[in-house]
Amino acid sequence: MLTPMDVFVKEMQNLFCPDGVYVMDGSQREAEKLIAIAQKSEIDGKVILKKLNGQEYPNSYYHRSNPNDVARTEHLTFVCTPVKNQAGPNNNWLDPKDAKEKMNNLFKGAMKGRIMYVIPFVMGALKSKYAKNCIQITDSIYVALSMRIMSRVGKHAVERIGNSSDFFRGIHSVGDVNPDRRFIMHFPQDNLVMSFGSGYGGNALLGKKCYSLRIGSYLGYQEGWLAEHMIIIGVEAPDHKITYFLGAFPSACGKTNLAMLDPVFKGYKVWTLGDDIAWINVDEDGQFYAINPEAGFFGVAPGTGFTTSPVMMKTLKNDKFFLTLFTNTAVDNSNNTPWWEGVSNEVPLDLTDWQGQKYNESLGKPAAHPNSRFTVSIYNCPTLSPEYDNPKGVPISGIIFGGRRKSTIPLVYEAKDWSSGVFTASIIGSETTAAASGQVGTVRRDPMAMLPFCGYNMGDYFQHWLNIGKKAKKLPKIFMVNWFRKDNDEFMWPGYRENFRVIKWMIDRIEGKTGVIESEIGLLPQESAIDLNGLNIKKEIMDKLLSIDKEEWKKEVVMIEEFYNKFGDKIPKDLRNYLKELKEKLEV
Ligand code: SAT
Ligand code: MN
Repeated sequence: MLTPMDVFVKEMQNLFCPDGVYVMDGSQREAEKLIAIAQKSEIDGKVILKKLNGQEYPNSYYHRSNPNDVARTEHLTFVCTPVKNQAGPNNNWLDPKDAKEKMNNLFKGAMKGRIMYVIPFVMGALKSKYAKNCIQITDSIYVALSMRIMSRVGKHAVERIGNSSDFFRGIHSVGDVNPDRRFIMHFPQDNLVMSFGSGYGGNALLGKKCYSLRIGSYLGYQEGWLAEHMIIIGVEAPDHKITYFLGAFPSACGKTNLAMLDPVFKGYKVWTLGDDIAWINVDEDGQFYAINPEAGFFGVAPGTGFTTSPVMMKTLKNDKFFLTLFTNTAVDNSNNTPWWEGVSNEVPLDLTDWQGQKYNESLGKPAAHPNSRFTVSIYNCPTLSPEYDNPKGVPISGIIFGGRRKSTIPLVYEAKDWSSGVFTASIIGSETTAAASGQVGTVRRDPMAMLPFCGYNMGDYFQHWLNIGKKAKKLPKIFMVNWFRKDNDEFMWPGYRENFRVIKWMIDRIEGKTGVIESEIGLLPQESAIDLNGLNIKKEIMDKLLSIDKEEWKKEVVMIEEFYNKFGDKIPKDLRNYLKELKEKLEV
């Protein structure tokens, strides 16, 4: 008797017409075999994987992608729901029938001359009731190997699926890597993603943003949980008590660094559980528990170095796992190591850039692509929490939201209750940096840092957040932070390791050890409540960092209202009321 998985694989074989089908078993031998094939095969005249210096970077391989295929392509990413407004103004939309027809035309015969890899995988620990079963089809050996790092691939997934038809279907072909024929289509109602024309991470490793966030958020909406773009950390105090936090930030706010923070205070330690995605459930005891569905880091290389990110550097140099990938970095030919801006101060003399050319610094371009990446197992991380594989997840006491704002948002404040916390999260904004498109310095709203990843109407998503709060008996505290406030164009707060001072205050709040000052927007730290011992910062600066400027907030609420209006009557009444009250308090 054929299982639903067998039927799916047969169907895919008939559609793609590959030369062969290979079902991944997850074994070490298989990894070796695939790595060997990738070292011998070429795409566009480039070998798929090249071995790097194993003394410097154990088990590491180098991959160069097509230069037109180096990042996620939001404008080619669609959420295909039966009714357009289910996807909401936060998503591109296509009718599911039309989208499937379009994709099936692209898929037809696309794997002639290629092998079709079948990747059975689990997102989450195998024993977790919160984990989910998945199958991805791909014709990219690079994608197949990457999935082995980022998720739990192999036989256990097949066993877990068994005779069930309840598994995520991810259908992927790199096609001819033509941007005109590149689409990433999500079908939340069918637990299905179809992706064509890209081999890049977020477009092609379908367990990541596509499933764990876009489809996951929709499943969470249906099933009563949350799929979030969040880090998970445990903060251990000198008395060994551990407080678990979630954290959501738009890009370029130091999210990964916070996931691996080395605290300024002796006796404290940050345990890493995840750097990108959290699935959050309300357990039987009425508390929030979070798991990281992923098993690896897909991180931006430039800017990663021993001074700014020592833990990530140690992760990359660890040899616990048998495979680490570097994509679109430069290569230092003197010792065959990957190189990127920020990993060392000096540019190596004999450097090949990310496009395979001899690097010429005088041209003023970076040697590594700004979005060059490493793909590395979470088991390599020296600060990995012993609770990482706990099937239940870890109990969450605080949720930290943040953005990059030169004004308006104080260093830290706490939301008064759950619904004002949801409001706070819904108004996250970040100033565009030079790297992002659009005008530098304008505020881009990114609620919960989920704008590109929410797989349904964001107004409904806000309501779902409010509802989850009603379901829980013991709610985490919600905090907003801003490490980036400026005075006369200079950062007021030192950032990096010093951010731990703010986290320590949050723990005091969670433990009821310190009071607060009420303000129009939320609860502010009392004077001297943030431990500044050993930090040279002027009192006037601290006062300013922790104050509310009414004039700035008057402008802010107008921008918030404009943003809300894009979602029309989908914005929950509670949030509209909260905004109205805030306007009254500010006398707008
Ligand atoms: O490329 S990914 O979507 O996996 C990572 C990112 O863009 O944040
Ligand atoms: Mn991310």
